[in-house]
Amino acid sequence: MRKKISLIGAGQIGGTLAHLIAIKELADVVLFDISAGIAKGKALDIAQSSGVEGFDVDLTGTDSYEDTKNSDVIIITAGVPRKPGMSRDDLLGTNLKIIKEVGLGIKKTSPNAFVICITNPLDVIVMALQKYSNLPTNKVVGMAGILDTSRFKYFLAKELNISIKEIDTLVLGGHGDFMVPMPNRTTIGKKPLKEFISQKKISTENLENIVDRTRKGGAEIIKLLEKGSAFYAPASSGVEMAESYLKNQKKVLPCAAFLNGEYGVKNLYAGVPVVIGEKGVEKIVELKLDNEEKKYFNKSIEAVNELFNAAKNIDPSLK
Ligand code: A3D
Repeated sequence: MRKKISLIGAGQIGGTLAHLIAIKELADVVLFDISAGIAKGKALDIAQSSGVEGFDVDLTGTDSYEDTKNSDVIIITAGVPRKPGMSRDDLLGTNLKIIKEVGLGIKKTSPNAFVICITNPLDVIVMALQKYSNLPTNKVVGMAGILDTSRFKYFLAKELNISIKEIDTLVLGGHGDFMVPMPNRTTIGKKPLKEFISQKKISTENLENIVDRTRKGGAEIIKLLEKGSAFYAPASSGVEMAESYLKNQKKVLPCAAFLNGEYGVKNLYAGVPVVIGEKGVEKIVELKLDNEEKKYFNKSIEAVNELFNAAKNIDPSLK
């Protein structure tokens, strides 16, 4: 039997996810949205591309959680995106309410699913989602690090005029202005980035600009689009996580995962490398951070903690 992926939220990211999942024939897709017409319309439109693309999966649209029953994977994008000038944190009040509804909906219908949250502000929303749904922490995870890492890789590839496939790096911490790109852990064609700096192939100033552009990668796109936020790269990133789970690939991917003492953090979701396989988050990979990395990582954790406290003030049931 084919696997089943339900997409909660059939907006920009939801629609793109559905199309990618169908083209990769990863699973049958149920698009769920409070606006049933959008979910049904996108499902039908994408299904009608199967004659050209040649994929064999079913796509349906719905506004009933019953239709998402027994999903293997659920990817959540329900919520509002940022408008120009807004920070991710400005979305907290609205998206928290939406995520409560979603958490309670999936708790009843898909208690065994692997759940990937994309709704912002990411780390706090995924933490709230785990609490509302009461699903095990290894089965509830947030997408952000893969996207942030891919942005960092893209900017480095363009600067150094080299294939993006040659770049290995990662971005840690919360998905906010204090995220932590890791130049000291970056290799290009297996050589440390440091060598490229000493050979003057990239200046320290340009590297700093790239780090800054990565941190502000989402805002740059929002400004250009004027309406809505990034959706192609976020959808690709979500699909990579779903695929690693469904195919038991055990890839090491930077994701927002529940920390229970790892990296010196307890009871909080934040971006760290994890192994995703058939059991969900199978392992948290602990890197030994240097002093500078630790400083930035802790600053980022502080920001997530602060925002989670704000969430608890909005909904005391999260305490
Ligand atoms: P958008 O195109 O507005 O789609 C959101 C969809 O959610 C809409 O179709 C709404 O009708 C639907 N919705 C609203 N309330 C509910 C509900 N209660 N139940 C089900 N569906 C509902 O937004 P988008 O797809 O561009 O973005 C979705 C979310 O992802 C936003 O919160 C963004 O900020 C976030 N996002 C996160 C990243 C990360 O890297 C973490 C990147 C880009 C966007």
